[in-house]
Amino acid sequence: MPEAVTHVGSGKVRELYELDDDRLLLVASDRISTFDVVLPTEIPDKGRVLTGLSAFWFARTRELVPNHLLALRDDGRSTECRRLEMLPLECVVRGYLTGSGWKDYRATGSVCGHVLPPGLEDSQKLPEPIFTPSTKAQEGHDENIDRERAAELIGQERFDEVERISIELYRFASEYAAARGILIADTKFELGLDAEGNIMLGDEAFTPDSSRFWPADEYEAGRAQPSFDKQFVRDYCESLGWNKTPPGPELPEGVVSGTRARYVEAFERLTGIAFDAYVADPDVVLS
Ligand code: Q0N
Repeated sequence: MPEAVTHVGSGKVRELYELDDDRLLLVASDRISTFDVVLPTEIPDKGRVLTGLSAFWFARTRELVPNHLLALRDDGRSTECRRLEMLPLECVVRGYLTGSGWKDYRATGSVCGHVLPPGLEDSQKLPEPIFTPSTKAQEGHDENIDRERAAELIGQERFDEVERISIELYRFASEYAAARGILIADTKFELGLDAEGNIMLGDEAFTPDSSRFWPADEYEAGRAQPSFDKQFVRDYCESLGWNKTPPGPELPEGVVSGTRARYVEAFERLTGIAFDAYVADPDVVLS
């Protein structure tokens, strides 16, 4: 019999349950979204890959900032977490100019109040990583906000600390990943406060769902980059001429197996651990 747990929230591909007053259970499904639509076909083990990767990064960044991870469950897709009071903003760090950052730069020359040098190209590496917070939209896309607005939301002192922590985390993970052939173009995390008011990293960290992973050997500024994990899915959806509104298409077996292999490859390259070893004992990513 499963434990009786209260469902406290759901994202597009993850669910959050209450374990007790102090602890939540974060469960990653095998669902995949593309162009913001969750597809009817699952990618086997995707939830395990993302849970394992996130736990790997939590274990390696706890000296930079403590985090909500308490334990991994044997299923490899569930994380017992400390319950935090989440800050009302998404912490985004960009090392490369892409997505809404590239859009805002082309329109204004700035991203979230960071004035950038002129003449930058699509996907170009930025001189320094920049902190570009956004608000948590209830529906639809998060909205980029400037530093003044972010400081209004959480206070100037906390903003400065959140920016420093976010940039440090991105520098650590992006250097680590680049040495293993994966560029982390940008990333989003959620910070929260524990009962004593200490800042902690929550949610997931440096997974392909919360970050843009690009294959380093194919990187070339001046054009859009292929996605490390979702490119087969995107190419297939584009080939159908699907209008990118729900419902999304079913994926054929070849796209599913190719995509699963890319997730497992990302896990193994970044962690240096065989995915089978993770499935046998999830705690292998924690040491
Ligand atoms: C929390 N979200 C937003 C999973 C992701 N440790 C925590 N303590 C309190 N609240 C949260 C966490 C975490 N993680 C985070 N919502 C609540 C993202 N969720 C949405 C649902 O799926």
